[in-house]
Amino acid sequence: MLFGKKQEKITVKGMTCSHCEQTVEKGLAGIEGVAKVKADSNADSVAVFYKGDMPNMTVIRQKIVDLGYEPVGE
Ligand SMILES: [Cu+2]
Repeated sequence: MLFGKKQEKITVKGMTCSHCEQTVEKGLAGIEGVAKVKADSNADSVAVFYKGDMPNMTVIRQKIVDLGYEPVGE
């Protein structure tokens, strides 16, 4: 099992291409507890994979905002 099955999906608006996906993936990669990030601009979705405890989603959402994109929902 590579990254386990634990993941949180966030709806993120504003990603339009693979470059945006990479920006989000790289930007979130360094956050504590994050094992892997998969962004999908077509689906407006960002999947955050983690191994142990769930990463701080408030920090992740704020980072997405800082990167210039718009997390939707709670
Ligand atoms: Cu783009």
